[in-house]
Amino acid sequence: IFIGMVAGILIGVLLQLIFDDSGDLRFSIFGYSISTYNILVDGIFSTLGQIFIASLKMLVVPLVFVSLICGTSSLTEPSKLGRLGVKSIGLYIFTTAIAISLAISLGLLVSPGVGVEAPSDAVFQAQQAPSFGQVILDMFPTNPINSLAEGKMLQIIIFAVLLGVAMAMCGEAGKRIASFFEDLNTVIMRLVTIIMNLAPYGVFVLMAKLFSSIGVNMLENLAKYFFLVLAVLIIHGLVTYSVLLKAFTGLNPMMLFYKMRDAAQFAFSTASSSATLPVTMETAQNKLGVGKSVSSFTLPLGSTINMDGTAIMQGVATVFIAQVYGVDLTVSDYLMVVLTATLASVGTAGVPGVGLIMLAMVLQQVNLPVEGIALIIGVDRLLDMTRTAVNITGDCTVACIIAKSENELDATRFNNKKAGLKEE
Ligand code: DAS
Repeated sequence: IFIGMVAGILIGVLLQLIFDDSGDLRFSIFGYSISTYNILVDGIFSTLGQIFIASLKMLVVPLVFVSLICGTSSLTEPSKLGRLGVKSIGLYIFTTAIAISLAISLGLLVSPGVGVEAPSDAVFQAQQAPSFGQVILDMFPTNPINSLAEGKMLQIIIFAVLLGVAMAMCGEAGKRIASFFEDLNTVIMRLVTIIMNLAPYGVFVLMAKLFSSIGVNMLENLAKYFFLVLAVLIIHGLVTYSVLLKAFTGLNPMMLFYKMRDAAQFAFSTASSSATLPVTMETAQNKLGVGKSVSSFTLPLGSTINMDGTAIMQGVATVFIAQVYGVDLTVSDYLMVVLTATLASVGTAGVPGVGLIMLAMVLQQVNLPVEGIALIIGVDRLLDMTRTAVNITGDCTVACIIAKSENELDATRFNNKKAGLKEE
């Protein structure tokens, strides 16, 4: 994907050098000034770029609907729903809300998207976003099929959670449907992988189109965006989790990070919380001393619904895209972003690149152009790897806090540097 981005930028800049603003060659060849610019850029690159963005948007509804049903239908067996479920979901949403608020406030402080002219083809007119109160009312679908058809994500999320809960309460009948959705989820995850395999080509055409029409100083803004996301991920990963762990358990956060290093490296290299789950579970149980009953419940749940790193990218990206397109978001818009990104991270299964697909949903919710994803997709891979490591660190932090509250944390094992390194 990175190579696709660099090649796209180079081609885009080259096109700027060859063609003038009216799309004609800056020099004539044998008296001909062929303006193939429009055919090449507005024709081929733009069309292919829109196809790639459309394929990302295509996945949002099925991905959220199915992965949420799978998450809630497995979660809410009566034996599990109790204290653990409430504590886990409460803490997961709490840490994600902190993450996205941190991201938006630092995003507004640094303003990475200010100072660059908007891409020429989209001087974007934001429609008036609904008030926050109206949004809460709109969250409840009157016709769920219509919600699915129109991609009304908050209604889809509410409907999926209610359906999942109902399924879990229907015994065998519920289990049969749940297993259907588990299989459907597997197929949709495969579809996500297929689409993400197209990413290098999609990024190439998007970058070529983008950099043939905007100034190269966009690279400076892109760098500001990239390093800002990285900084917020590091702050949240090291500071927020340290404060929460210390406050709720009194344990030494440095020991947590020391023991998380293998799982974090695995998450970084795979960019997939789901693929890292076995390593995360082994780390929590054997190295951090989290009791099995807690870790086997909170970690699979966390790998699906707790994605602080992803919410951080979505917060900064929303601020960045709004600034580049010159859209002034109001406070209630940002509240919407916090709500949507928190819910979006709930509905995001842990596979590479899925946070970007959910970003499309967040942008739609605040009437921002989804095409803005083209601005950041080129640098997303490295950020995806980093935020996946933050995602699983958040899962383990919450697992330790809950285990402590349930007296299921073996503090001796947690403090023993050698614990879990070899079978005692
Ligand atoms: N790669 C996702 C994960 O596995 C996160 C993301 O795409 O943002 O956690």
